[in-house]
Amino acid sequence: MHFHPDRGFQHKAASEITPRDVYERRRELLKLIAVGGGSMALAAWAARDAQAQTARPNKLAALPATRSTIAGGVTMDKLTPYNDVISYNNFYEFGTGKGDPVQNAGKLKTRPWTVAVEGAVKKPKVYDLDELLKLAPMEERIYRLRCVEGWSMVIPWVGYSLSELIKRVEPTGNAKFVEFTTLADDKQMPYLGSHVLDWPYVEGLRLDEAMNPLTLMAFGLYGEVLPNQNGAPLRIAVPWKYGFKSGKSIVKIRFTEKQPNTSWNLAAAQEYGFYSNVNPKVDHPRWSQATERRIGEDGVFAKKRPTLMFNGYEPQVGQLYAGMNLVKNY
Ligand SMILES: Nc1nc2c(c(=O)[nH]1)N[C@H]1C(S)=C(S)[C@@H](COP(=O)(O)O)O[C@H]1N2
Ligand SMILES: [Mo]
Repeated sequence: MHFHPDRGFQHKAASEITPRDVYERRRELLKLIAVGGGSMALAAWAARDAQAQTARPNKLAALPATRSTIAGGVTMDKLTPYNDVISYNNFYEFGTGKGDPVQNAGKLKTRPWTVAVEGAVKKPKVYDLDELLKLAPMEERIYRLRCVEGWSMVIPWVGYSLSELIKRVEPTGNAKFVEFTTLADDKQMPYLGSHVLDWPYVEGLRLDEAMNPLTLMAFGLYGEVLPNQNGAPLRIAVPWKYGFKSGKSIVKIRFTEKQPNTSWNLAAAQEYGFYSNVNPKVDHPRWSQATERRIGEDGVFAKKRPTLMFNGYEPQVGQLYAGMNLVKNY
């Protein structure tokens, strides 16, 4: 059990959220999970937690049964306060300021929602969100998130390994890469006209990266349904890569033979490579990647925490890149 007795799972910024807000969001998650009748572990946990809310309105109960114990899924780092996680975001479809997504994503309609899984697979299928929610047991995974801009967070996600979905669609021998397309709806996303990027936002992984158990399909964070600004109703979380590799509000997952063209790579190839593994020794052309600023923790002097190779997940993913030149394949 890796539940920390002091930190627990309480909202660090509880003072800034009313008990009622928290309780409502808990109920929302519970309802969401209850629809399919699947994911009983999470449903039971959410139910118990919703109950706990009435007794201890600001606190979340511990999650012993669903806490992931896979190596790398647990970090000793302190969780980033909930309020920072949900109000300091990159989601350019809703604006390029860190505070824009929380302001503008509120009305994003996350239901009904489907994800088309297609391409080089034996069983292509358009999945409904309800089906995805019960596809595999939900786990809580505490991951570091390192943005290419030089800041980081520690976020307790709720979800399951993307490999669970990949196994079910049975990739063919031609499947070498996986392409993720995120929602692009100009009626709901006010900044699609901004041309910062070519929309929709597209990201990609090599198939073996996508199959690695660390690669998560996240549906929640801090035990709650994903806030829209964090990529509701589902996003990818690839903790050993810079944050932009983790697409939000995913609508399509496509298996391909050729390496996908990804949005940031198309926008500035010298700055944002296809791999974009966190690497303190490979600097961004315009700044060092040796250190990072932990949001909610460090003061204005910023970047003093050393950045770790593969964001600290080298034991889990280092072998994926054996023999590869990581300077060339940045
Ligand atoms: N669709 C979409 N996904 C996206 C982005 C984006 O602008 N649009 N930004 C990325 C970047 S740069 C980061 S650092 C993470 C931020 O995730 P968070 O806001 O949940 O911390 O989302 C990534 N996924
Ligand atoms: Mo980022």
